Amino acid sequence: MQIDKYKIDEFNQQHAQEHKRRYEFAASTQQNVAGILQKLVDFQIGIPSWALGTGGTRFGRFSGSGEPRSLEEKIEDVGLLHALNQSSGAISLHIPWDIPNDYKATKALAAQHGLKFDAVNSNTFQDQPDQKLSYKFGSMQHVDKAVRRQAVEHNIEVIRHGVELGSDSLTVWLSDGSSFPGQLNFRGAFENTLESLQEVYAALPDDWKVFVEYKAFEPNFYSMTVGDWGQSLLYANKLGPKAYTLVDLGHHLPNANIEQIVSLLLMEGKLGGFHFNDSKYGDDDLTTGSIKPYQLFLIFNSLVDGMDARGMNHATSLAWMIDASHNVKDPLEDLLQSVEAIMIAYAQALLVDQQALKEAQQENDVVRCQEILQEAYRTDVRPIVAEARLQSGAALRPLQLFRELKVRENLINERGLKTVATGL
Ligand code: PSV
Ligand code: MN
Repeated sequence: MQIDKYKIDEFNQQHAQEHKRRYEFAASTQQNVAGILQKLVDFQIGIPSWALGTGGTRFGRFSGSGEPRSLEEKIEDVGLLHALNQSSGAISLHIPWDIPNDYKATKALAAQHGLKFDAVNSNTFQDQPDQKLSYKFGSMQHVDKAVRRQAVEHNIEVIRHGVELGSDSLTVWLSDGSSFPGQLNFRGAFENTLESLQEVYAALPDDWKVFVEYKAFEPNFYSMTVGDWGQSLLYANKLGPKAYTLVDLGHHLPNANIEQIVSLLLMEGKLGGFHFNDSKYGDDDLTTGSIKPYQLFLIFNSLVDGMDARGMNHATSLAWMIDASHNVKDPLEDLLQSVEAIMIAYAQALLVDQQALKEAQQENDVVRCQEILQEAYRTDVRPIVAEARLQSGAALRPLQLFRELKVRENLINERGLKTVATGL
């Protein structure tokens, strides 16, 4: 299914008057709205190929209907999202869940939908049917050099796929670790992992980056070999200038101060990528902004402040991606909600009076500091985000149009009721 541009225009026309009223009020209360709008228009959030099907838990998976059956259909799905919001202009592939077999055709299809290829992701956390050695006791950390070699070679193969598609970064997330005390020598595991990552690093093309993603727990429950930002940063620093830390919001212990982590990583020039999601308890894979929208805003405030301090381009300096795939919502509707929540938090962060905040901090005026942040957070920026969409040719209300156009029903007609997308 493809969404014709005239359908979007028609929809926007129907809602134009109401939008104009709301936008004019919102714009009248802010300075430099034009600058904010441009930043919102430029900001693109990558969609992972594994989030287009219904996710499962270890207790089961209740597949949705009309899910994409192939990489081509996944690209088509991201194309639908991008047509509706013009903010989802990239797709991130997980190998081997999605192996492109005709690069030229895959690239052409993506380009037709206005999509680029974001970071490619390796997978050494599952055994594949044709795989020689098992990752049951880890991959890059493994005590057996042959297993480590296999993991390294897999990553190099993923880079090769990425090069063909025009991607320029590799994300490595390792499930390596241990579930019982004594199972692993921590130093040995670190050294093996570092050596393996160094081999992957050596295979990176000159203009590529590698992102080292950390996670506090799961699937290992006693230690993770890349368990937190400190460990990730250690690897990244030892690897070299092309290596960065990747922050996934769901990968922290409860109540971790992610905004502080982000701030310090940016200060060190070592924040490379970002995975958005939300959680109540752990890595819950919930829709971004559905549980802790204020935290999301505070993170964006640190991001904007930290990127501006280094003169970084908000849209292009970091790899922004959603990483969530749960089991009860329509995945496309869920992604539209996530993108909307990200744009809202970003817009609110752009409203923060950073100068006034710095002055209040200098004066230890704690109350004023809070007022300044909350002034921005409590501003209804939805009309500003909608105006950015209007200017970039997207729908004023993507989710509403998705439902009005019966996108899922159309996809079910095309693909069938019982289709299961590859992924977790
Ligand atoms: C692991 O929990 C993770 O966040 C990594 O980014 C994986 O690549 C992704 O989820 C899918 O399993
Ligand atoms: Mn992730």
